Amino acid sequence: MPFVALHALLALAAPLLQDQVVPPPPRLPLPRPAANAPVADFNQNRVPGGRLAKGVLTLALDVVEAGYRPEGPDDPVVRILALAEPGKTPQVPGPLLRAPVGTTVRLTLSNRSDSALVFNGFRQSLRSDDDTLQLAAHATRELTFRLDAVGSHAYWGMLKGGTTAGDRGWLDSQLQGAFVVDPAGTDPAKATDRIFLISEWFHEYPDRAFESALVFNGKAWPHNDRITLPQGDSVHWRFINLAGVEHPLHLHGFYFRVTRRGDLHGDSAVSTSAQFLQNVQMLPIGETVSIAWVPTTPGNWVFHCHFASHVGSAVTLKGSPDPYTVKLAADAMSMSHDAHDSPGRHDMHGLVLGLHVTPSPSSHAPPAAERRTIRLVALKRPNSLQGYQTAYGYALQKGDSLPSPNDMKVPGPVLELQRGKPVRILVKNATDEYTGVHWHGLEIESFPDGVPNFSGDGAHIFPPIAPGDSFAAEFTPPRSGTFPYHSHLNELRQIGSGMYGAIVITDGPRDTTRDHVIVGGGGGLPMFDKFGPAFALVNGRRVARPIHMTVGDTNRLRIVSIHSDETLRFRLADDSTVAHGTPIARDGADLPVALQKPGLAEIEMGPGQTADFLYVPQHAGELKLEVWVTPAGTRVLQPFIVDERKPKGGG
Ligand SMILES: [Cu+2]
Repeated sequence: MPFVALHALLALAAPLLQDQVVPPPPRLPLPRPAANAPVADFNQNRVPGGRLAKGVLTLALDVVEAGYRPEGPDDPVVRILALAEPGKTPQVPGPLLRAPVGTTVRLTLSNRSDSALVFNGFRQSLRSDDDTLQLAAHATRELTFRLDAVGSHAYWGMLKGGTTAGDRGWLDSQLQGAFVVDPAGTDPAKATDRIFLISEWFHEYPDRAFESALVFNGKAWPHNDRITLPQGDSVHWRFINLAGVEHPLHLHGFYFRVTRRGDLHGDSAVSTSAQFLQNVQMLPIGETVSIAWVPTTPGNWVFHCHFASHVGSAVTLKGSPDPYTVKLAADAMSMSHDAHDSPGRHDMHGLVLGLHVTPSPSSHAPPAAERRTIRLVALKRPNSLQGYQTAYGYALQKGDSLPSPNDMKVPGPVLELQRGKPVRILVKNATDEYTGVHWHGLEIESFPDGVPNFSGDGAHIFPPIAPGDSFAAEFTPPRSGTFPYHSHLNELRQIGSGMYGAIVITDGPRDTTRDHVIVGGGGGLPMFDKFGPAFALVNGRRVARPIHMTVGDTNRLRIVSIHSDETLRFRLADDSTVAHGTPIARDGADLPVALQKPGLAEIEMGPGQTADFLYVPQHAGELKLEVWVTPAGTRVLQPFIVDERKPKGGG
């Protein structure tokens, strides 16, 4: 399945790729559509298909051979099976099926292709188990079913022989559509929510090569439509993941709440008391999620998958196909020189939505302010990750002279900010390539948000920071909490090699004897990992420097998950038992009191997520926070030493 087995494959290629120039990739043919095949249109999932009258939705869907161009008009066209209403251009994703609960659907499904297919999702009752529909080549089936469960659903077809939606490869990868059942009395044509279906066109070749395009509603960044949102207007979005990979979905600049969750058998509302503020949501394979948020600040913002490889050159058909190892190496090492060659563009592809929030009449720019200046320097140090990879990272500049690469830290220094106190973070790029820094989760203005060539508004756009240049990110942190900061350019290489750190925002002084920052991140590029599949570092090491705590003290653990391309698992335990802690914040925002319930101090977090726990050690001894990538993966350790309370006045 896409990406799942990749790291294992990549480990095999490691000796070839270590800091060497990779030869030009051999060209491999993409599966092309027949010359007379129609090229599919993109479906924004705004207009329901079929005809709804008197409680009956009549819909006909044809499966046809089609061309699919997930990127720009000059980029490759590939072959797919697509869905079309009879006589209309096929669509990716397929026509939206949307009607109020209680509607009867009369569906005519015609397979005009030469492939035998199996369809899922058209069930007699939406609450029932899988109810598959066999559709032989050139066969037509009529079916009638009732929409008896409100929520987000999906229908999908696959070549006969597949078993799950995530099993599909390239030919059947776009054979699907969103399926939304509204509350009774709702007019689906007037719905204001947006529906985003995630899919992946994925083609494997021998010799560890593949081609992939990962898309929201059929089309990849930067070729998809920008979404305009009026400042202050509530936004409701549904996501349906029919790709064969999970995604940590991240919203810049704002928090959202998850209002519904589910899978391909239906979803259910998340009670208001269980909702909390988030800026990242993991979306597993075959699951759905609805989010609600309010764009309160004008300007450009991105919503994207936080796995670097899902927004990098591995998921574009442009300049392809290449063996995967070469493509990832190009991202990961300085071999593609993408950022050098074309500084006018940013290098994101795939799962990115570009948002533009238009100002409300009462909107005003933040006033000029006296600002404290922090000097953050981006640096590179060769041969210092695992002994041979170039480490990328940051150091603080204290006096007049620039820090040297030897001052560089992985993770970067903790940026200690005060809530409500204006700050200027002067980022100096002392590396030989472009970069940009994102203050992940901070509700600040668009311009300093740090997405090169995108953050900002109108002509006032944040440029990538050229080698030797500086950028002043000016903002006033509105909320105290724990956040990551990280590069937002060539993320696989830059974040993966150490360009990440923690921001701690407080209301007053922070007692670092009881308030501890633990950053889980990458320690180099996975395919160069001599030690097996992808692994993490915790506070920059496989075994971090021990942190001391005292029996009976309430300690705050601020845990940051910021691996470039992996979900991390964290667990606080002694030799035999998982510790108990109290979760108090997620993604930098305090949890509602009702959710601050003591429980096991363990959590799984995708890139960009943070979690704060309170922990009170009951007896002296040793504990460790274990961090690992895959269930069987190597665990890296942050040790804790719990000391007896010293008698008052004693030595
Ligand atoms: Cu993703």
